[in-house]
Amino acid sequence: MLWLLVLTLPCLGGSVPVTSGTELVGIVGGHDAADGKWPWQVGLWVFDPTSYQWSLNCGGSLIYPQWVLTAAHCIRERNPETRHIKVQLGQVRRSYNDSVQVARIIRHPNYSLENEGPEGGADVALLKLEAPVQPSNLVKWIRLPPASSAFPPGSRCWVTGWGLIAPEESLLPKNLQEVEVPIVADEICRQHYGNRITEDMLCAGSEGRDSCRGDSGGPLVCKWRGTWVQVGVVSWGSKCGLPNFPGVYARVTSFLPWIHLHIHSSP
Ligand code: 4AZ
Repeated sequence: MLWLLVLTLPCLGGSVPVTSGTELVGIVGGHDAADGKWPWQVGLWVFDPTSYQWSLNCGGSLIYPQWVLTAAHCIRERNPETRHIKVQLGQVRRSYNDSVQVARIIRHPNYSLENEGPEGGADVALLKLEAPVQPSNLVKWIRLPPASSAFPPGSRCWVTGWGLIAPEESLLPKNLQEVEVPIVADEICRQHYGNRITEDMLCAGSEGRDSCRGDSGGPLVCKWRGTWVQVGVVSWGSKCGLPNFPGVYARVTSFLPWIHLHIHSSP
């Protein structure tokens, strides 16, 4: 019975925008995404062997027909089991039932399982799906950015996910949320976070516009010469939507060689 409660609890949060005074609403600051608008967005259902429950606790993105990019910190177990993760594709609503099986889990070797967690960097992981997916109106992969691409501060990018919309109230949305977030200059981000911001991270967001707990692993996408590319992976931050503390993302261009190594050599 308990698992039923946990699976339904998120639905009770509803998807009504929550306003707390000024503009602090949404993924934080966002709104419901339309069907098929972010067709690469996936939801990670993870089984917790301790509580014996499945929950949609992270996002991810389809980057090739059989590969999902997510955050390493979404894979909590030291020796993760593929049967403890399922991937929801092509849906803006939470739905465990038609999620698909994972065949391999590859956490970045430099991710710090013991100490720093996401703040130690290399917060990326790849999931190989059991079978390639057929592209459709609702399911498509996202392009990775060219190694030479750069997104100047102020670039308007988007982040999506099923994470907290009002951190203080622990509200979870039923529907996928989207919010536009500006890229923040590394120097500005370091002024507030200090040297915790390393080369393989990038910052995006502004007061009241941010990703939050539960959005981790999901994509930060920007338009590059007319097409969407995935620039970041939701990783960490100081609370959500605070002034001066933007969301911190794994910088996808830093991991292109590692991604290609696995995708092109995987059995
Ligand atoms: C988290 O706890 C988390 N505001 C994710 C993103 C952000 C903060 C926290 C960014 O997973």
